[in-house]
Amino acid sequence: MRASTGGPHQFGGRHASGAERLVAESEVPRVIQELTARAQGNSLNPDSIRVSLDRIDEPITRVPVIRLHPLACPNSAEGRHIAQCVLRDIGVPPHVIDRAFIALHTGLHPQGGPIGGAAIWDSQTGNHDAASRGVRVSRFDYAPESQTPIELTLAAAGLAHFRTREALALATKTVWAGVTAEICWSDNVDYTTGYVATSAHGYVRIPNFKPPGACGGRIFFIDDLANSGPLLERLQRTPVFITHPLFITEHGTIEQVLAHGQY
Ligand code: PML
Repeated sequence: MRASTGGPHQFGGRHASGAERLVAESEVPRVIQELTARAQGNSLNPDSIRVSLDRIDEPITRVPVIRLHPLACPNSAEGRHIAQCVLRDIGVPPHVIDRAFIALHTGLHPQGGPIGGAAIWDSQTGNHDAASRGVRVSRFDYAPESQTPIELTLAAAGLAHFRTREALALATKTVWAGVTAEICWSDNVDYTTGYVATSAHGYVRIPNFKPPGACGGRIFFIDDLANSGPLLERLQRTPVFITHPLFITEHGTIEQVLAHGQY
């Protein structure tokens, strides 16, 4: 599902919300209704909502959900410090990290504002195409038998929000596909929790991360921008079911995450 204001995305509409599901054929009517209701409930009041369906005939790859580290964070300055620690730990240079924060603040669209999808940046140089449409991670969901266990584990940790559940699934597919690191601020104005995800550290969840007035978005740092074709194919085309168990660290700090990583 993709929703926008001021017309459809491809005619310059402003991205309002989006979601992906991978479900049994019998679930399709219910899920279409659910996604349409979600789009209509968006505070931006979208005037264009697109729900598209693809039948998947190929086998579905199963990928274990990445570990979740819910850190405490009082404000966006501390959030930025946490994200910098993770990104530097995997070798993203400080000047690239600084540029990423500027771009997340103004929006990833070349004219400012949000793009529907993620921007792809070279992890060493920050080079990227100035594209008005980002890459949409598609064809993923929690495996049917893993949905309830993962929801219950999240709820027991006080993390029942659908944005957390969906972002964790997306980040799991993203790092599985070979993205070196993902950084995300929601493009929903009121949602200030964000995260950084890597295969080494898992999903580092950062409350109060997005500063007031920031636009938000997702940046995927990748190691070989010139040869990104297979990675983009995995992100967009390979169907993936994400499986439980979900491990959540309790009362962790960024120092512990850096020392122990995801496992
Ligand atoms: C989005 O709105 O798509 C991003 C959601 C980020 C979720 C962060 C979290 O709650 O863990």
